[in-house]
Amino acid sequence: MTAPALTVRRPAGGPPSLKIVLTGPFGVGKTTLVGAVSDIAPVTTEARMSAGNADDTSHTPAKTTTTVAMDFGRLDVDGVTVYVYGTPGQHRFWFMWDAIVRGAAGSVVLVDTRRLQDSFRHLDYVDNVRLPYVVAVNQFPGARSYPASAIREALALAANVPIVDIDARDRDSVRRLLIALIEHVITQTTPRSAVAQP
Ligand SMILES: Nc1nc2c(ncn2[C@@H]2O[C@H](COP(=O)(O)OP(=O)(O)OP(=O)(O)O)[C@@H](O)[C@H]2O)c(=O)[nH]1
Ligand SMILES: [Mg+2]
Repeated sequence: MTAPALTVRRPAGGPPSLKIVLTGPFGVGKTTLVGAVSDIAPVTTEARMSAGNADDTSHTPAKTTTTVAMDFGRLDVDGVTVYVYGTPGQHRFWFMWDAIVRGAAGSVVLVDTRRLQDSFRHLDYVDNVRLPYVVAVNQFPGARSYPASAIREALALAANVPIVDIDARDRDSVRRLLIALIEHVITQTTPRSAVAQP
């Protein structure tokens, strides 16, 4: 499978920019992550949930709203403007994914170790659209912590997919994650012949 060429756009007169997509199951912390890392007030599309119109909330009992279209944030990483688009988690809004993913250079798939199986659909999706991605493990209180090798095996991840432990509420933690993704995207999209030999 060939990864798409890295797209670092430079709008007329502006800094180079990169679009990345954040995906993962309902309530895994996507909106929280975008809010933690964005240099601007994030654009959110939250709507109140009521009994009967939400996916399983047993892992996030305090959650009262859900993303119905997308999240959007922007940050600067070493002079590159990074645009982060979060997908909606609930099944009934998945039709948004194709629109959100267009033009993206890479993706973060966010997982919760208490329900790894809920992320399979998201991993399949980024594989199918051939986006380079990293897996971010959002550590919730009471959730067991596993070594990366166990996560890799459980999710059947290829050996080159980075796995990063994060706290979606912590700006520095999320910035480290996004830098790991950008490095991975560069590695995946740079022809070997273009890498300088020592
Ligand atoms: N302890 C802990 N709680 C978190 C973390 N990230 C998110 N939360 C909480 O988990 C809940 C879910 O967060 P959201 O950011 O709304 O999840 P989401 O993935 O955007 O949800 P949908 O858009 O509805 O799919 C919120 O109550 C957050 O406060 C984390 O890293 N640690
Ligand atoms: Mg959300």
